[in-house]
Amino acid sequence: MNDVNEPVRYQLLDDVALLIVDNPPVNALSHGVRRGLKENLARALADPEVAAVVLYCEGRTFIAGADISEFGHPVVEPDLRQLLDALDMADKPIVAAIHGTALGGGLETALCCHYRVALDIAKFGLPEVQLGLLPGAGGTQRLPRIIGPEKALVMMTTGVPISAGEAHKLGLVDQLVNDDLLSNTLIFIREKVARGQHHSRVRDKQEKLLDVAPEIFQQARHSTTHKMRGFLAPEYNIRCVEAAVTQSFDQGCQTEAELFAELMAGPQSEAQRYFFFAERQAAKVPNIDVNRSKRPIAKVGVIGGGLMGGGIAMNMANAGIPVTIVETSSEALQRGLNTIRKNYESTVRKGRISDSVMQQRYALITGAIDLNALADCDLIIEAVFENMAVKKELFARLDGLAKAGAILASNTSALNLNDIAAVTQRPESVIGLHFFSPAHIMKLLEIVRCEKTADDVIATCMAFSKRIAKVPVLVGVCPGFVGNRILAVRQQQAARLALEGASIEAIDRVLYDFGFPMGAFQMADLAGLDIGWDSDNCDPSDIRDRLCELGRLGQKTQAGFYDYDDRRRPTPATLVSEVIADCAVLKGVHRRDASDSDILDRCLLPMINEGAKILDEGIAGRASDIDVVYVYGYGWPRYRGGPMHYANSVGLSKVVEKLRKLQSTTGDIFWEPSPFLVNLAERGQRF
Ligand code: 3H9
Repeated sequence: MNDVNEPVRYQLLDDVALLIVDNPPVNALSHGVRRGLKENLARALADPEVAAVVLYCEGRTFIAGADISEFGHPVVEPDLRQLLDALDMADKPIVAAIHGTALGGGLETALCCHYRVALDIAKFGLPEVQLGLLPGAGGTQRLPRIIGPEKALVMMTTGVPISAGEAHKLGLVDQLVNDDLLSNTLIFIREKVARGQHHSRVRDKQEKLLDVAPEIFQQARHSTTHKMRGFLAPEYNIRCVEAAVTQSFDQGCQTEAELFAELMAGPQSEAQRYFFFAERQAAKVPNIDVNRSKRPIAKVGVIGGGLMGGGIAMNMANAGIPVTIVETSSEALQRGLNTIRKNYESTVRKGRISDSVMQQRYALITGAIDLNALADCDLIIEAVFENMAVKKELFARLDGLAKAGAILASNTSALNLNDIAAVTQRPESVIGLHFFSPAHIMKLLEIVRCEKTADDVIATCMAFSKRIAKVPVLVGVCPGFVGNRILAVRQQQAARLALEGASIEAIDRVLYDFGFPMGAFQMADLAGLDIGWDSDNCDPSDIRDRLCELGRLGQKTQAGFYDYDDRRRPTPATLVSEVIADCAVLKGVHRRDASDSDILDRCLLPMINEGAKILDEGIAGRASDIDVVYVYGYGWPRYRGGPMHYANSVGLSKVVEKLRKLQSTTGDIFWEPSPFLVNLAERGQRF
């Protein structure tokens, strides 16, 4: 029983039985843990010497939830509900000693104990919604009984954990301690036993469920409809809390079990669970240990104080890293610094950070108009406009002034980084760090490995991205890397569809309904139609060129594919329809209607096909990396997993069949399926 390799160990400390969970890395409730806890609990309850039980976890955290890797496979008993029933029915007092994060099934386990003692830096949450699920082991019924339905709704629909301090205020934690968790928990439970008091169970608490205002459910629905459009799980979580208020505990648990089973069997949760692991996988680089041989980064330089450079600098300051921005003139520098200050002020107004935090962050940002100010930086990120000659000249200068070992990074979104690295004497220290706009908000960081980038530089940048709260994906050099290369083919098809007669509103609506935050043309308007526009070489049959010539550059000129009002709301523009029709005539395109499903196929299939080519060329290491790029960088709905996961769910043979059909009806080589994709499909495999 007390084998050190067991995921749950039993230890008797006088009259208290300790159940010690030891299942690294996060003490998830895998089958061995459930079995070990159930057996050892029975042992403690059967022992007349035992007066109380302490549930304690080794390692970095309390139980962080059910074992997500077991989902989708048949459950091996005891299942979590059976274990929690046993805890709930125990006739001896049980206390959970909590450090780290008590999440999901971990918090549900703690809720089945009579008491919870926690370290003051612990966190508590029910993040199942982020996996497309709901807490399925009584959490939806127990949490509202302790902290009230309103707060439970927030925790369950956002999945965001609360601090131990807040949990204590809400009654979720009985005692907070700041060190020596186990000793303090033993003192706590022995006192309870000595007092001989009744040890109540959460399931019996009713007070917080009385007089609940029905509007709280409407409010919860209202706030999730916008923020989590298209996701099923928030609504299901809300229904469970409604059940907690309107049904008995046992009926509520039944409702919870039914809704949980429905979500678990559905495609959304499957995609979100897949994505959970995809994101973690992306942080790993085959053959490189990202935790070792890293270069220290204590100070960062950013060249360019525009929207991108400023956003990048904010990332550094937010992570407590001093950063120097270099601009070409004092005016440009001041403009950049002012924009950063305004961004911070707006964050303070929204209550996301305090004024003093803003001051601390802002103080970490310095400005200069001389590149030599970057001589002591460990990492220098260039964020000037996309022009190869300018970037090459800049990198040659940086090479001469940066200290030995400093990493030189470019934020280019498309240019050939090998050519840029080649102008330096340290190509091994050159890398791409492609941030996404707005850079202080978007989570994705494409880390572009050049031909000669050294492993320790890659390791440093992968680890550094975590420090600045970004999700890194390592990619190779090609035009547009992974994200923009795939986007280009979608945008190309969207424009083609418009030429052929589909309205831009219809194309955008179809993409929006699929789950993107905006359609292809709204996105182009947001980015600016003049990105990469060559005004000297305009093609009169090219829609974008024509709109740019008309000064319709997108949202910034309140006119692009759409007209925009002062609040950036788009309305269709007749002029644009005329321009498109004219371009179609000049190109000799036959105009016809396209159904919604045609539009969707023609926008998404090229993305999948391009993704397959990218994998074949080794530009991305894993299909799941492409999905991480798409969900975090381009608004692909997480509940559809990303383009490659989506292709798997449609079926690769179906994808190939559709591509071939488009190739034969249009006669366009564009639609030819990648041999890599065909090969997988023929072998019945998935990405
Ligand atoms: C649930 O509980 C359902 C119940 O209501 C009902 C059931 C009937 N399972 O994130 P990290 C792995 S649903 C399996 O890098 P951090 C992870 O893949 C669950 N594996 O560490 C990674 O593996 P690897 C509700 C898990 O320190 C390693 O642990 N709970 C699980 O940045 C380290 O993870 C959640 O949703 C798991 N539950 O963050 C919590 N969790 O090293 C999910 C982690 O091979 N977990 N792994 O790549 C988290 O939010 C974070 O992992 C945590 C630590 C905050 C705990």
